[in-house]
Amino acid sequence: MIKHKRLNHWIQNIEALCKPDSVVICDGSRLEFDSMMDLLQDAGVAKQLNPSIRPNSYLVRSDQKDVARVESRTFICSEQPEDAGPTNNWADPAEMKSTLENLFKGSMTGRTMYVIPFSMGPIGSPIAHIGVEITDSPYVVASMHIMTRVSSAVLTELGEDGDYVPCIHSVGKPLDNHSDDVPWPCNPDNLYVAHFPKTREIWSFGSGYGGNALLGKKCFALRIASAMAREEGWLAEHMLILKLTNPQGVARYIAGAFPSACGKTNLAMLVPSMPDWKVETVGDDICWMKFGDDGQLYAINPEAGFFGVAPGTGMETNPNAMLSLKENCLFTNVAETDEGDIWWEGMTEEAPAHLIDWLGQDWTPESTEPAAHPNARFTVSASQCPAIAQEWQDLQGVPISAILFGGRRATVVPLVNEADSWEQGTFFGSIVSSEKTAAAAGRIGELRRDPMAMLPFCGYNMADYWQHWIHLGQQHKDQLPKIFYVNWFRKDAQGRFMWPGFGENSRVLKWIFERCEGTAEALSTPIGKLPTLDSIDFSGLNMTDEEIASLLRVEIQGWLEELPLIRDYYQQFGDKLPTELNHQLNQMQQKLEAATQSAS
Ligand code: SAT
Ligand code: MN
Repeated sequence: MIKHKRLNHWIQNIEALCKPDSVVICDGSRLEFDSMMDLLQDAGVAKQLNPSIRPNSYLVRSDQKDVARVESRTFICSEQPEDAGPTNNWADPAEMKSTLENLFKGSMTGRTMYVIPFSMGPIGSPIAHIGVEITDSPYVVASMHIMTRVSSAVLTELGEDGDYVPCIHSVGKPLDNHSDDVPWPCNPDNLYVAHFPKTREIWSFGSGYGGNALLGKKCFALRIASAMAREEGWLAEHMLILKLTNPQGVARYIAGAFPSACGKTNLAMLVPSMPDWKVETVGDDICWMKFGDDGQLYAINPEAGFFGVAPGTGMETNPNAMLSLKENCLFTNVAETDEGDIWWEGMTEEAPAHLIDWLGQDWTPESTEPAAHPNARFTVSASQCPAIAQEWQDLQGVPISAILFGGRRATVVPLVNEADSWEQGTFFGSIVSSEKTAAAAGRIGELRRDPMAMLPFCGYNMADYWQHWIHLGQQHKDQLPKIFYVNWFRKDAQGRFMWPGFGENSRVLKWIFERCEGTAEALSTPIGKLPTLDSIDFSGLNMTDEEIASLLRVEIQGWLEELPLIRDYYQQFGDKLPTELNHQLNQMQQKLEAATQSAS
């Protein structure tokens, strides 16, 4: 029984629109999960893995045309195009509503409509928010069980008039006759992932995969939440959260934004090479931060699980992720071994002699295509991670000492630098970029900017989002986290990585920690504060002084060449660009020019 009038009304309206055969209100129980997996096995889309190897785990193969988020079909339906800004696809909200209502009309015929009440964040946390997803996909129900907190306690928390974000999803394949069904129904030719920031609604049609369908994740926790955060004075960010403990037992919490393929999950679960330092995981993808009564910024991980890219994950690169995957997992589009277990590229050095690939075909190491889809995923509860921090579900969140921004830069950007101010840190976040083309030292490759790693995830104009960051900094001057720009991906003239990365990144985390404590040294430079050569512990890495110096050098010429590219990039935001960012840019240019003059 749902006591919430508005919610009841909405469920009835969607039922009348979509015309499902039946409606189920989900309770998040184990029984419910098992019944979803039974349905998926009966449909021939899920297969239970060998329980003596991987208990209570399943392999799912999606349709070949439904394998990833589709940014070209993702829309921000704000009142005006400039509210969505140049980096989003805008659509008129009324027009989009009418398109969607037509598509959803009768779209669940022959199917069950599931109503999933879920909490993003621990139920009862002042930083958490509630959503309700309506879906016709049992795969979405099972995945939401792992990725969010689904339970009737969410309905209790909502009470009779609590706020929730309505999320409507259909795979877009109505059935006149059950025998017509396919293992993975979808409708890729009519795909829409539409966000309505003003009314805080999400409508998604035609895909059953990942971020298109699990609407709590990127759609709610980033796009809609970023718009909510702007109105309410908080931050919804595409960031990991980690706990770093020094040998004396002092802990600090660090959040970090990195574009995809920069090792974010690996950093969140890092095994430090620094003796007696400890890294524990609070979150690997999304971070919601609100200012506490004491003025400090507190963060929660709004998710309850990891939806990680499987290929490239192995005991060498991320043992904590691998150890999380022992049981109770959903795997999507990975390969299957002859023993009834799973495999993907990078899981072991040598591939098994025979596999069934993600398409269900025989595969051998001679095959030219990968066995697992490059965007194959594991879905697992965060509580199974051996490195999970004990406070990861604390209602008040964890106090953030430092925020990291990083991209994948072969050139110019040093291993680490600390912003002189929150404003300069916001500037660093706004220019985060990765080289698209193979760049050699001394030449900047073609850059793909991914500001704050939010490019596809910001629910409003990116320039207004930067302005929001700047405003928060001005309002909360006293106890702001320090901001750092890191780059694990510098290359030398021969194109070799200059920094070993992975567990060795703990050396940089240690410097950051000590900067927060006020015990590590730094030099003031035109691009912020850089570590002195001996303030980072490089012992045992077999690096020459010259190599260390080039990782920590201010590339004056490189930066001077990059600043006009930043100016060009900023152009598209017109008047909305915060003056503070232009000011940061000009100031950096003046300092760099002064440095060339004093050097010559
Ligand atoms: O599919 S998700 O959006 O959840 C993950 C990703 O693409 O980053
Ligand atoms: Mn992500």
